[in-house]
Amino acid sequence: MSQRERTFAIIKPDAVAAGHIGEIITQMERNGFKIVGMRMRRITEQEARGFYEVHKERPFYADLVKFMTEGPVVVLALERENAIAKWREVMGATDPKKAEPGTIRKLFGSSIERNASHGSDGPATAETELGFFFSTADLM
Ligand code: 3AN
Repeated sequence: MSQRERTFAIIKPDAVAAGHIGEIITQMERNGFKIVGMRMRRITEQEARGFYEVHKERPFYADLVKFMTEGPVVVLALERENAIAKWREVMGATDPKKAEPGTIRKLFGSSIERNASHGSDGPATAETELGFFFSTADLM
């Protein structure tokens, strides 16, 4: 039996501005995720640069930092069995055009950059990203 696991998610500025917070949280709960941490906030430029450091040599890095800081986001800690892979499945492919029907990015994303949501890509990343936005005392 696979163990319960935690992952880190962001409802990105495009989805918050478009009024999709509720629908995305509904999808999380319908898919069996327990919300163990949640906060609405703005990400500073310094935080966005640090968060996306792995992409700093990529041509889209500056635009990505600008996008992620353009308005408030919702950061969440999610828990279920196999949470990391499952949340990536529910979000769909990075590029909304390639995402499966019914996925968050297909429903709410408008481009490969403005793709509505984020999810950690592995256990080490999940731990780092959760620690980036939550302290242990914040998580249920
Ligand atoms: P994912 O979020 O699916 O794990 P990553 O880690 O490759 O995808 O990319 C992180 C973020 O960078 C994406 N969510 C997206 O907003 C942005 N991004 C990725 N690839 C591109 C690209 N080719 N052009 C513009 N933005 C991109």
